[in-house]
Amino acid sequence: MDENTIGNEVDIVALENRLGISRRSFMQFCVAVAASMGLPAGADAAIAAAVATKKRPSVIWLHFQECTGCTESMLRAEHPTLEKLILDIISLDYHETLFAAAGHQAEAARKSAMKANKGKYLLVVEGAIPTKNNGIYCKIGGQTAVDLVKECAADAAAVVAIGSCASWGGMPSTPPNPTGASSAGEVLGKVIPNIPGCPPNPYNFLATVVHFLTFGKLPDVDQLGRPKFAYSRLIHENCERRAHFAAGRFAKEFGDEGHRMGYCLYKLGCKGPETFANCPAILFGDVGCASWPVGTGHPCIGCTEKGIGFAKPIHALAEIRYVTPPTGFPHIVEEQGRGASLGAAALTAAIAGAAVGAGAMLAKNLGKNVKLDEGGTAPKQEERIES
Ligand code: FSX
Ligand code: SF4
Ligand code: F3S
Repeated sequence: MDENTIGNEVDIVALENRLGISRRSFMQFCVAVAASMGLPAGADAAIAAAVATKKRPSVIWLHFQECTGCTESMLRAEHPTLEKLILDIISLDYHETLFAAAGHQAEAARKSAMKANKGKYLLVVEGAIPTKNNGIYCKIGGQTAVDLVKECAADAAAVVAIGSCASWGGMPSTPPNPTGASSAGEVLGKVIPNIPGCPPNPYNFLATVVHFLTFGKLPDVDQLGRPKFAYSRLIHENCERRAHFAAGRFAKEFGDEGHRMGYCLYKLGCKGPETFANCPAILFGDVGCASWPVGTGHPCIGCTEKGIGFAKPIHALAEIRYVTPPTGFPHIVEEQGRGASLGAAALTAAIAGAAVGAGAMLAKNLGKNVKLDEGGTAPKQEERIES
């Protein structure tokens, strides 16, 4: 490949001008997207060629019962100007928040985009859909949300639900769910790709769209419609505080010593052990570290999981779905030399294929170390060293 071309076709200077980023940043982006989706070697080049050369897919974006946080999240990423990439990769032909047009003009734009791209456009649904009382709780241009989503889905190449509201009802469906807030999949009567999160991570949406653009189909999903590349691991598995959980060091109250020390938030109701999402791995906002709920000191509320986020009380303890060894062992107790040995034990067992043994090891140590903070405050440095 010529250094000024991608896939022998694209003028890299023109691409740099179009995207407003350097070739290096663009290729880093393609590699990162390919890696985050677990695609095989060479996929980054296919992605680069697709993004650089293919006609941008038309996107019709509907808003229903929600806070617009999904769109805000997508537009607030900083590096490498994610919103620029998203808006360049897709042709956003209808979006109520970002549209300058209003009223009949906006409705006309939606209808003409649907007609011009019949059978080819991507329909993105943001927000839950109220179904009680014939759907009267959300109307746009005189049509109920139920009618609109059905009309727009009929000629779409694919439908994607963005955010927890559209994926499973989210915050508007909080019991007793007065409006009958339902997911897009429920209203359409089929499993559709869902990108839950309140708000969802913009990279998960972007990677899904890039997959669609590159391969002409959406990525593999789990039984709940969530792309496997993003929602197949528990938060708890990749959490930066996991070593504290394993060692039995917990924050008991917001602002207590354990909280200030960055200990595990399980006893404050963190739902990481029963929530599937990649938040700790890809973070939010591109600031480099700790920019996700648990990283900032707030327990995960399980916003990606139906029946947990907005349903299970914040302070209720999470169900430990299964005990697996964490994937990383931060050096949190180097001065004591204990975290490393716990980690090493689990890691050694995992490498030997004895994950159950590692889990037992962690559980055993958890039991032992829970005693450390039974008094309600984090142990003093000397006590921790002694015990
Ligand atoms: Fe808000 Fe989106 Fe939450 Fe819902 O995100 S961030 S209430 S998931 O539909 O706008
Ligand atoms: Fe992290 Fe929460 Fe698990 Fe603790 S319980 S390790 S804070 S995900
Ligand atoms: Fe939501 Fe928990 Fe991630 S609250 S954003 S799933 S850390």
